[in-house]
Amino acid sequence: MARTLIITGASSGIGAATAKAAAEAGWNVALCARSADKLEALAAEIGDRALAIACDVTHREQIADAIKRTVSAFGSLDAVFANAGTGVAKPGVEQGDPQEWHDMIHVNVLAVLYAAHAAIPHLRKSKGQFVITGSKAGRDHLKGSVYGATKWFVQGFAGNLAEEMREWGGRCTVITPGMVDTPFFDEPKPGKIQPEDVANAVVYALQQPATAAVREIHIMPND
Ligand code: NJP
Repeated sequence: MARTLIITGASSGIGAATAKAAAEAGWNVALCARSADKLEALAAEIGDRALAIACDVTHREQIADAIKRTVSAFGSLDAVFANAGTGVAKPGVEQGDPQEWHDMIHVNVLAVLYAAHAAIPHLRKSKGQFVITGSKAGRDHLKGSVYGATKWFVQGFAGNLAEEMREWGGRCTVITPGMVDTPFFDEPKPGKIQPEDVANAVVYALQQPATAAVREIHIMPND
């Protein structure tokens, strides 16, 4: 039976590329984001293996419901890609906007926890995997970056969750790219990492035998 992956932030960039790559590799994919129209278009492109579920990951009941719907549609949950994330328009601390920090922390930090909390009972049954999009910004110090600090949380949490999940044979992976050419930025970044490059890394982590827990994949642009 095909294994099933639920992806948050599947409507564009890294999440959309990973949906296509994972479906190509034989996974069923449940696609979550707020933009229902984009999810429907992507699901139509992928075909029967895909299920579009409009969902705001900052609403705990919506992500819990999306996970339930995924399990009912495909019969199991084998992996989660907690990838939805956002930045801020006003960088730095002194010039930063506390309301923007609040909203970003909700998506980048709390929503990852909500997804993990709702998914773990299912992943325990499948001895499954939880993959999170961290960042180079969560491994290095960047001047005044509150965004970077949310990814330091992700980096720390991924390791801690890996230790919790290994008790029952589960695995947790953090993917930490440098700059990726996605709609995260207003301008195209053609020389930087491509979303398909990150998708390849996620699929690699998901396809390893049970004896190999890929804890982190760090990818840098090569320009
Ligand atoms: O960006 P983008 P990426 N509920 O803007 C979704 C990290 N990263 O692919 O809801 C549900 O194309 C949003 O969907 P929608 C980054 O921090 C990036 O680059 O429809 N979904 C969209 O699908 C993030 O964690 C770079 O608007 C919500 C997706 O998130 C991840 O990569 C470098 C949501 C964002 O897609 C994917 O970002 C790096 C919500 N409340 C790490 N809010 C980079 N691009 O350079 C947002 O190291 N989304």
